[in-house]
Amino acid sequence: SDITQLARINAARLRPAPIAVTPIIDGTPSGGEAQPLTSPSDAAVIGQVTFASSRDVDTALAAAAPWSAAPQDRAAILIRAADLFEAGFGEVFALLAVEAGKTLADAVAELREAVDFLRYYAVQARSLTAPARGVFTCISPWNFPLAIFSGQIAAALAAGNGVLAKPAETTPAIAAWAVAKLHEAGVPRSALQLLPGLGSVIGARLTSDARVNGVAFTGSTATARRIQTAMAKGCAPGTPLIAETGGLNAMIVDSTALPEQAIRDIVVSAFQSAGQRCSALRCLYVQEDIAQPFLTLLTGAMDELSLGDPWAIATDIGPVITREAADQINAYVEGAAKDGRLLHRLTAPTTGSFVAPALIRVSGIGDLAQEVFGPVLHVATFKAREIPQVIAAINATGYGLTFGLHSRIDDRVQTISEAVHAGNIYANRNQIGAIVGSQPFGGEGLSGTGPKAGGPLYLPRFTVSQADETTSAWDQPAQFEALTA
Ligand code: UN1
Repeated sequence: SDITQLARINAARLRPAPIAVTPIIDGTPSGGEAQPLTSPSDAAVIGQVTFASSRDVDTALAAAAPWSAAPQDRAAILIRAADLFEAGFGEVFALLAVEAGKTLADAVAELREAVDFLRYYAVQARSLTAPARGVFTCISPWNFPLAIFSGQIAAALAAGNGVLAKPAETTPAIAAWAVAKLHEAGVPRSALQLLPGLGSVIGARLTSDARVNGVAFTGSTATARRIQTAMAKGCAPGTPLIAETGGLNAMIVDSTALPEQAIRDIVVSAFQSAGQRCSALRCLYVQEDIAQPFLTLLTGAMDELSLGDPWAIATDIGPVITREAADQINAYVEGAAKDGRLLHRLTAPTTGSFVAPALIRVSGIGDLAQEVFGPVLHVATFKAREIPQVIAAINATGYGLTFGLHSRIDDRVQTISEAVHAGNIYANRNQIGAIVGSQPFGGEGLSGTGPKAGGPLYLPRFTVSQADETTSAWDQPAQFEALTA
């Protein structure tokens, strides 16, 4: 029952496993100087991490080997790993809360997504005929430290590659947990190595070596550019880079929108996960005629949000990932306040790295120099006849990740959806929370290379023969759904 589950979650909270992360190379933990790992919730030291050295990278590159098991066997092992992930939910929630500041709701969704990725790619792998590329470097972000970390790895492994996994600097513990489960499920030690990296040195080595046959990366657009340069220098020509990068995501709400639904979807899209999703809503366009009552409803809804301990069931919004991130975002909001553009702001707890959700007035998305990766929503108004200019401004950012639209005029939904450049377009719903299998996730332009993660075309990129494979029976929703039912 729910109560039993909550009791187990609480038990995990009271007895968190001791956290000591090291590189895992060919199954062996590597030594070195340990550094403290701190929690964004209260700055407490929650464990120790030994980051990989250059020598660790040498050893890992020499030891890395493709996974030579038959596709059926790889699939069975990945599905076993999914089962182990699910069984470990208490540990997962505890780690995600203390290390990443994730609320319980976010942690549940994150575990679900990780498990879905494992099963989805496993099912696809069963009918895989194209050979693996060899060894993939997988570099993942801290905002989905389990789901994206596991998703990249699951795809690379399902296709039969070996993996050199570099988790984000701030979230190595949940990554180490996932690697331990994958090894326990039967992934060979040589096919999955963990290289927690501090700064950019380890990542640079792992993306510029001729023994690396592909790179999967999720993170900033700027880092993706650096990776591309590094790969061009060190990897064989044509080595694939699969990148998911930043966004400047907009939503248009016209005067026919259902206010209560639109407000709910805006609050979720802009503030859930403390706005730390690349899919999050950054710039809301509200039609001028309804703007005043609509913004009153919106600020009222914001006031209902509760910030605090990510473990508390009642908490909607936890901390942002680090003190530095909080300071930067808070300084940005202060700047808007000085300019008289701050429309509304909540108050945040003073311990831990919290940012109070804020609403900032802009004239349009062009005012946003770059993505503010936190709970900060910009608002602009438009007149009905200005819709073409609004669309042009959204497209002019060069990003193209998510886009939201609230309107009850079907023709308008159709026309605007076709005109906006974005990988994921959501009408009359929130614009975060892509779903493996049914709503694959990925952007265009500055937002990523494609193909979409959790979609039928993702796995073929990890093999040498994409063209043949994409035309065969790749997507097998029935099999996937049977597994996840
Ligand atoms: C990201 O924020 O890096 O649609 C990806 C979503 C997620 C993907 C976000 N599943 O919110």
